[in-house]
Amino acid sequence: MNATVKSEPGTGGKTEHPLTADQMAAFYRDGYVIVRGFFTAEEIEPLRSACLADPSIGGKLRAVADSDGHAQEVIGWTEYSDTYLGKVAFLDRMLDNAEALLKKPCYHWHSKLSMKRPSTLGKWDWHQDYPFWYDEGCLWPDMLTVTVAVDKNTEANGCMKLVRGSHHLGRVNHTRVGEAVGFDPERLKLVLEQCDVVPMEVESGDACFFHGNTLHASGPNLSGMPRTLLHCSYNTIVNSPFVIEEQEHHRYKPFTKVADQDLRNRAYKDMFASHGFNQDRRKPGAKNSYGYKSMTGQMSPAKPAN
Ligand SMILES: O=C(O)CCC(=O)C(=O)O
Repeated sequence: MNATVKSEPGTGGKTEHPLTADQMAAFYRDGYVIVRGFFTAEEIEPLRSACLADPSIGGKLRAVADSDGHAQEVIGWTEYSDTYLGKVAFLDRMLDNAEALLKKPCYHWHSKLSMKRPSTLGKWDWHQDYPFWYDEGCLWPDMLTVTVAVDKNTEANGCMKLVRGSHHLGRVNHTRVGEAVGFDPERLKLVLEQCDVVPMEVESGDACFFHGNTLHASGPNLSGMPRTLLHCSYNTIVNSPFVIEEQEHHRYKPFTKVADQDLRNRAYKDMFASHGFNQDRRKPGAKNSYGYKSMTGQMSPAKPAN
């Protein structure tokens, strides 16, 4: 059975899960919108179980330092494969809604699993995504991320936090923040006097669409439970990076969207065992292209909250 649906990028409109007009209005107003039950339990549970069974993703998970030097683990990819992870970013529901929000044909920019082990201090410092992508050669801030909760996310296990309306700031300059990079702490203080911080407390399968200029962060995992998020980011095709060096993987290439039903039909070869992840060949201590320092096997334990 050919489980994929042949479609031209940008045709859109075929998803079983289109955002409502109210959800789209919330995205434009607040810079994000949370969509409950975007993936059913049946669709997300195989990924949740696979991450629980193999929390190092076949030993390929990598760590970067946060501002306090604590390790925060992540694994990224760009390409399609016929595995669960290789297909999920190409689903109609992801691309059609990205196109509806950005009002232009879109393509997959990259995806990540961002994993917090139980009782660890690693966090993501306040940042926007677009400043990194601007440096990679994207002219326009017409980019967004669909974050899908693999585990239930709460403040205790280090859920993401978003600053409501912060995309209206436009792109900001990041700066060195301790051992990491992020939003200037002096400006952050002023922004937080004017805007609300919203914890993204969500159930497994809920999603959050957020704009590339929306400020976000996440805290340490002080709970006894893991916290995994799937981040799938999208760019408009006309915004494919003009920078040549090290950007081949980010350049637009024709692709085929994947039918929404593929997850519930389990129309994938495996979860991620045969998937091609982006390889980080940097030595521990070296900075990656975003300015984060690579680390290995040095998780910072936290005392679990009661
Ligand atoms: O997973 C998280 O908590 C946030 C990750 C993040 O902000 C990023 O990868 O840019």
